Amino acid sequence: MTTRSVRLAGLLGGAVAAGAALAIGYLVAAITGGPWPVDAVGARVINITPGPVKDWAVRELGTSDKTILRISICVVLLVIGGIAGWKAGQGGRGRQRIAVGIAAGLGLVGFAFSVFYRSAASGFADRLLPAVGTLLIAVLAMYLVTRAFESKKLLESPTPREKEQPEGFDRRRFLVTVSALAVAGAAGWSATKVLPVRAGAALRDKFRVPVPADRAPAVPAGVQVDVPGISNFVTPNPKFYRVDTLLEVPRIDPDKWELRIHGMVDKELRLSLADLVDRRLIERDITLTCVSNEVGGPYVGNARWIGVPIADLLAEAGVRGGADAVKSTSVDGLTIGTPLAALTDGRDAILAVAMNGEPLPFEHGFPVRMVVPGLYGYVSATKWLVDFEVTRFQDFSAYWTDRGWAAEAPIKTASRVEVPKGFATLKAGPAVAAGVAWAQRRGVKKVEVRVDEGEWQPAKLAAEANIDTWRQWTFQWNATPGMHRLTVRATDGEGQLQTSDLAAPRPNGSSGLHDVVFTVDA
Ligand SMILES: Nc1nc2c(c(=O)[nH]1)N[C@H]1C(S)=C(S)[C@@H](COP(=O)(O)O)O[C@H]1N2
Ligand SMILES: [Mo]
Repeated sequence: MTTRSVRLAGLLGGAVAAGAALAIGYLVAAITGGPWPVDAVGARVINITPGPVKDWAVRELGTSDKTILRISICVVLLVIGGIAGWKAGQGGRGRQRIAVGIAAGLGLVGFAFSVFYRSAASGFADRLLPAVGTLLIAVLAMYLVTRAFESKKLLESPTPREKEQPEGFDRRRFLVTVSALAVAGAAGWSATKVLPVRAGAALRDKFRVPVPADRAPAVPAGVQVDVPGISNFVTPNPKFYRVDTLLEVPRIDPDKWELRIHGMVDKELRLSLADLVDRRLIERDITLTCVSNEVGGPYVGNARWIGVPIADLLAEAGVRGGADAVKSTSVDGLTIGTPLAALTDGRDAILAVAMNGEPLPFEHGFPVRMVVPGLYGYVSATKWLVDFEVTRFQDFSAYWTDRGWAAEAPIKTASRVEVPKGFATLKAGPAVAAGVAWAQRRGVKKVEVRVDEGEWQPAKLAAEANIDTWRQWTFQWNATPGMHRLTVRATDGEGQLQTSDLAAPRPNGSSGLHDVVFTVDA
């Protein structure tokens, strides 16, 4: 072995030590429900990320932005671990101490972030255990790995022969330690793929979807057009878009969940999940939309929800004069501000407990979330809801509003071409285009389509379920060879035409007309 290969061994060993610590920390996090230190750091990164960068990440990376963030943090840690090991690989006890010190330093950073990680999901001890575990394993693993280099001779100016065969590198010990750590890390990581899923699923299974007193009206036949490639009228839960700030989805025990309704009310309410579903339940089809959806973008979905009307709860608590907002808080401390008027004007604003016949998926807010027709999610759709405070807009600012988004944001009328797809190739002759349009609270009354710079022509509307859901449309036309552009626009139930003015999602939702460009073959 050459000096160089011993150093490379150090690099590998350091990285494996860091990897084992991360993997075992991940396992401890899965068991305790506390944050993985990587996520505690990541949460802070998300919090301090400037708005435009965050918008870019949501737009370009979608839900995988979180995976990418996690991987990036891990890569940085593996590289630092590797550098520490490489240093130790130069031999000597002093360098070994430095390597172990670096591991301890990184572990302490993770610990510090975990201390300040906001989550009511687990107790203080559970919250810190993953960080403590990671720290201990990091120090121990780095120590064990670098012990192989401890007595390697330090030579000021080695002869070529000594360079070829550095003395004192305990190769056997190195191989055994590194393999053992790699196996332990892989085993810890794999265990999380089995363990928490089971524990988590059991939590969700504890909750039985209640039968609503007030069922959703039957969806008219014909809400769904028969065109391959169009969205389902009901978005299946696993396909429902997800937008939130969390790296690890909270898994709340429904038996421990409690909601506090307080603030400017006559009577404060504290409700368990059983108390909540004991009240009048309604079932409704409602389309959710995210404010960060670009024109033609994917952050929209339609589901059948069951929940308790928020107006009922507010009436029970007795809203005091002067209040104009509700500040709702999720289990991780994120806050959302909603106009009180939108919760009391007769629309079906609910605390939802079921989505498409199932308990809410963990990703979508189990056990309880808000759903308010007509408002973008970031001002209305609080997931993992735990606190509901009646207040005034002037007395607080919510998470997203602190980051440059508007405090109030009704959903803008929008329409989307789904068929044909952009850059598709079609055959000449009779063709069908199709898509969806939405204008929650107002409904969609008309959709028009234009081919290239031609006249606006009426599309055929599918049946309307209600004014709070999206509506499908189709358009028959004769495709002629060449490149074409198909543009769509909708008119809402109040006769208001969708604006063609371009607006970026920030601060209160994108606008402009969606089009697709494609080729028609002769
Ligand atoms: N706790 C919490 N609730 C949240 C968010 C969040 O980041 N945290 N994001 C909101 C946003 S921006 C939207 S668009 C909707 C998305 O809901 P979904 O992920 O179920 O589709 O949830 C809202 N509720
Ligand atoms: Mo959103």
